[in-house]
Amino acid sequence: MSVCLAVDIGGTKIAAALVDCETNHIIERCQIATPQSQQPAILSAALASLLRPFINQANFVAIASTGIIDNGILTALNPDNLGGLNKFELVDQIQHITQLPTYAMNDAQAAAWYEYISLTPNNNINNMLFITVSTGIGGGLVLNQQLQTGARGISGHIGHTVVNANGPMCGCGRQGCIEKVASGTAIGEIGSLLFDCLYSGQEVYQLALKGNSDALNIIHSSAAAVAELIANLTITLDLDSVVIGGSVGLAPNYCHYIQQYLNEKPALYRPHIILAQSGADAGLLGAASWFAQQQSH
Ligand code: BMX
Ligand code: ZN
Repeated sequence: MSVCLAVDIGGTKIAAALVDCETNHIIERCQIATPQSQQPAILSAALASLLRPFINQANFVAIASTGIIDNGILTALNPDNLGGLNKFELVDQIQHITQLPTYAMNDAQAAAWYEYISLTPNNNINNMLFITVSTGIGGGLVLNQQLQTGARGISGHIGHTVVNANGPMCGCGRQGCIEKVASGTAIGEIGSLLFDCLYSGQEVYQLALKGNSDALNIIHSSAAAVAELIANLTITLDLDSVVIGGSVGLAPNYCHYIQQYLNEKPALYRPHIILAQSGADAGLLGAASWFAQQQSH
């Protein structure tokens, strides 16, 4: 039996799991909060203590990480999300810790792959986009049934397309990115400004669910922006399906709001909208199955 030590590095948490590559099932799982420090050494130390207990049971390591992964090197496109890591030697560091063959890809690309392989037996999907609305907004594209990782690892970074050219400055250096106006972090920031008190995205969402109309407007603006993005990408790439995930994407009613905004558009702009099936484990399972498959080729 081949066992993968899968690692998912996000802006808020880092998860590790042993995955049985034949069945794609998680054998054991553990997670910690992502260190908020800007120091690469602190991230390395956190990864070492998280991974050590699993090393002896694994044959290889597959990482899904927030940020751009180019040849095993991690760079935060939006440094606000991951302690400003620039050219962090992710694969080398983890290989050093585990002494196992190690591979890495972007977290949303990994999740896209897992959602895709979970769906394809039942659906005729050619061109699919996975969107995660969470700490940031990430994406993964499957075109002609092939996952697009990009020559420089950038493919799918839809969070940094512009929805409002006069909008606020995003951490990536571009003004008005959708991530800055519609992600969980943005929902918290907009709510904090409006209510003049520090709120997380989750707290603003809870207020909306309790019927606070200002909070509900913030959630609606986010869903409307995501619907515009979906329409733009559908007419650009001929998408047939869009899978919505992430903590905001999977929150009550959010996907329904996206669908409502899309329903106002002509049919060509409306792909099939699907809720992500694998929840918080899509990154772990996607990286495990993507690299298990790459190894066998
Ligand atoms: C950001 C970017 C993407 C990532 C997306 C979702 C960084 C550090 N990350 O757009 O690479 O896929 O956030 O990340 O620049 P998550 O942490 O919200 O899952
Ligand atoms: Zn940006």
